[in-house]
Amino acid sequence: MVLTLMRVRLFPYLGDRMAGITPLFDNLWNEYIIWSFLVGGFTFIWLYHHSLWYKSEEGEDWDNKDGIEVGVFPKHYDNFTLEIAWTVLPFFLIVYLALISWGPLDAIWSSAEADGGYGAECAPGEMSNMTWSEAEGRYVADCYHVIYIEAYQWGWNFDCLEVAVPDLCEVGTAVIDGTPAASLTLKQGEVYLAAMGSADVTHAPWFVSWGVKEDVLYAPGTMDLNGDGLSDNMVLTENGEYALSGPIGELGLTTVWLPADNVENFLLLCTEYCGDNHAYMLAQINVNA
Ligand SMILES: [Cu+2]
Repeated sequence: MVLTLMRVRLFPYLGDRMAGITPLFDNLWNEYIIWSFLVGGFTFIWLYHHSLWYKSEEGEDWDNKDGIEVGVFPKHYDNFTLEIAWTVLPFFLIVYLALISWGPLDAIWSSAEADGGYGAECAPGEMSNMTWSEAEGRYVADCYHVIYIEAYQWGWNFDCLEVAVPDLCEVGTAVIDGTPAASLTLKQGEVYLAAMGSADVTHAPWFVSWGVKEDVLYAPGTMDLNGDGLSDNMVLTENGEYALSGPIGELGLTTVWLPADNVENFLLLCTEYCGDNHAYMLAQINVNA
C-alpha cells in the first residue's frame, strides 16, 4: 500500500508519457524500479558496511576468532533465524511481484476476446471518442475500428477494411532510410483492433511508440486459393471495400489493440526473427490529429 502511494506520488507524470495501454506497464515498471532500489540499496549498503567495518588495520594484532588460516575453510556459523528470514522475505516479494505483473498481462490477453473496455465495433462513420479513465487506469472508448495487417517475408500489408473515412485510416507507402515501406495512417483519439495474419512464418509487429507487440502466425487465408485476386482472408463487399471473410478466430488471426492517443509518426518493426531481412521488415505508422 505504501509503495502504491509512493508510486502514484513520485511518478505520476511517467504514467501519461507513454501511450496506449502502456500506463499499466509504466506503473509496473516504476514499482519494479522502486523495489530494485530498495533491495539493491539494502544489499550494497550491507555489503560495503561489512567490508569496511569488519577489517583490521595494517599491522594490527587482531583477534582471530574465526580461526582463519590460509588453505583452511573458515569456521562455519549458522543462524537459523537469519536463514529463514532471507528465504521467506524474498519469497513473499517474488510472489507479490508476480501478482502485480498479472494485471498488465491480463490487459493484453483480454484483447484476443475483443473485450478490452473499448465497447463494440464502430458503426460506419462512428468515432471511438477514446478517453483516459482514471478509475480504470486505462483508455476507454465508445467503439473500435477493425483493420487488417498481413505480414510476409519481409514486409507488412495494411488494409483499412470497412473503415471508409480516409481520416480514420489510410494505407500508403513511405520511404524509410531510402527503402520503400508500407505506411498506415490512423487518427488520434480512435481505437483500432488489428486482425493479423502471416503469409509465411511467424512475425511480430512492434508498434514502437505504443510499446505494443503481438505475434502473427501463419494463416492459410493469406493465400488466394479461390482465385479472386485477393487474400482469402478478405472479401470484396458491395460497397467496394474489403471485409474479413469470416470471424477473426476462425481465420486463425491474432489481434492487438491500437489506441492512437498521440499525434506522432513512428516505426513498426518485426520482433520475431523471420529470416534474412528480418531487421529491415519495417513500416511507418502515422497518427494524425
Ligand atoms: Cu518478420
